[in-house]
Amino acid sequence: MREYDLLVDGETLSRSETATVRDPSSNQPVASIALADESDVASAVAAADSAFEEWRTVDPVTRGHHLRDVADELRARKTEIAERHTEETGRSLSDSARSVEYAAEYFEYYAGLTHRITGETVPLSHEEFDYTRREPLGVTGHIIPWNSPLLLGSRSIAPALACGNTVVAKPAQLAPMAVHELGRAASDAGLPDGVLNIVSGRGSTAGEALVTNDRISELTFTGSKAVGLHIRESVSDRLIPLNLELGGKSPNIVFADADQEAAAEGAVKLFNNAGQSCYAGTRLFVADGIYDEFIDRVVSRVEAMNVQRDPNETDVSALISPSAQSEVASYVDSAREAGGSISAGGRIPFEEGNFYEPTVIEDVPDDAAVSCEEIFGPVLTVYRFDSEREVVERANDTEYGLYAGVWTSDLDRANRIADHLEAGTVTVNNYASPIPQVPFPAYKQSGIGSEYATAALHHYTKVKNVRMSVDRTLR
Ligand code: TAP
Repeated sequence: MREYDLLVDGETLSRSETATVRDPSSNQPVASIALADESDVASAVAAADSAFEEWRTVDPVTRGHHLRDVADELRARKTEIAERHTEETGRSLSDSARSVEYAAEYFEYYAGLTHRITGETVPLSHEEFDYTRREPLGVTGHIIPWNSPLLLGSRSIAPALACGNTVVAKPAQLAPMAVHELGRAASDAGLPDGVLNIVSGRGSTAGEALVTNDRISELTFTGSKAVGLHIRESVSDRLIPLNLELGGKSPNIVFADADQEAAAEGAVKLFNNAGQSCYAGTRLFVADGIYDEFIDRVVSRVEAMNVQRDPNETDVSALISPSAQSEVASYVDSAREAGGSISAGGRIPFEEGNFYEPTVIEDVPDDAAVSCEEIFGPVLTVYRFDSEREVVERANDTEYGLYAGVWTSDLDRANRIADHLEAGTVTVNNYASPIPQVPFPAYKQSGIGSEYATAALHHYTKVKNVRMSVDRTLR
């Protein structure tokens, strides 16, 4: 069993209260994690607050060097961190190594932008000079989910630090190790004490303590809509910026003129990370004229997927917990009851671990639970459509609006559909994953705030306007 302590002000703090982290592939214990209580979180916020006084004054180029050093350290420890990531998420080592690389890329990307956090000058009368500057917010709180802990942690921690903020991060109890590894890597890379603090703990104690701490100047949360709404309520008496990323029910639309091979590959990307991904294309809409042929392509790919206990051998990894597994099983049962036909999968394949077969469901109504709710599992539901207007209406008929895919060889059509889809991102002929360089906005109930790209630099800073009288008369 590995042990992880809290990271507060550069010190590791062991705690008598601990939680056990289990490997989703076997449910065997792999680590013991210190649990922070309210006073630990208060200490971490206080440490971040004092570190902010210095960190905010570090010049942008030096801040960039620090972030680049963190990226280098993550890469130097790639194998070790990937092993921990695999043990806690059940994903393969190669997938985990990619996560470490993506995390390093976030730090590198924002390292390159520290000197681009600029203001503007505003032309006024001859007697006045007006300029704006972007200032850091202070201590930022980051509540991180378990589904891709290192990547999702890094995507908000890196820009927050780049802007001159300090960070208190609370990883999920189910998968806290990789975030702790990030904290260790950052300390060893020379990030000043107190700039990044890691307080693992329960959502109901450590999470609540972070959210309700009034020295927090910003809060970033990724997770369920229920907790996201609760957090918004909890901070409603304080005017602090919020980043809430709450999931999706994304449509993936295949027109008759699409490259069917590419679209079928795009459709089965849903099964990456066992469908535990907020932007996954969970609702597949297929044009009536190609429906049978296209579904055959998808089903044959899914049937070729092997589910095995070894995370490095399986094509579909384990779900994060036994309760996630039973939740997926009950969604599939509910689809059967709603008249759905299971074209592939639909079973728990074996007892050990939290695996569920990659599953394709046809003929479920648009208002069935599996069509409307985020399942967060390896379940693809498929629908037949006739016209552009019809498919856009049905694709938009969801409370979420995070991501969407369109497959067609007619770019006019792609633009028309993109224009009408209520989604923060529309991908065309490639269900591409989010990357640091492009924004990741959320529509409707998928969230608020701005992540990724330069939008994050705006989120993690506030504008100060300076307006001065000037005397331009030569003497
Ligand atoms: P949540 O309960 O929302 O957990 C996400 C994070 O919030 C965890 O770190 C959790 O801590 C923390 N948290 C829980 N209650 C909190 C509170 N009252 N105050 C502050 N922080 C709190 O998600 P989950 O239970 O892990 O997953 C449930 C569903 O959420 C999934 O099935 C899926 O639909 C959705 N989800 C979405 C995403 C994305 S990427 N949008 C990611 C994960 C989950 P703990 O360690 O105590 O859990």
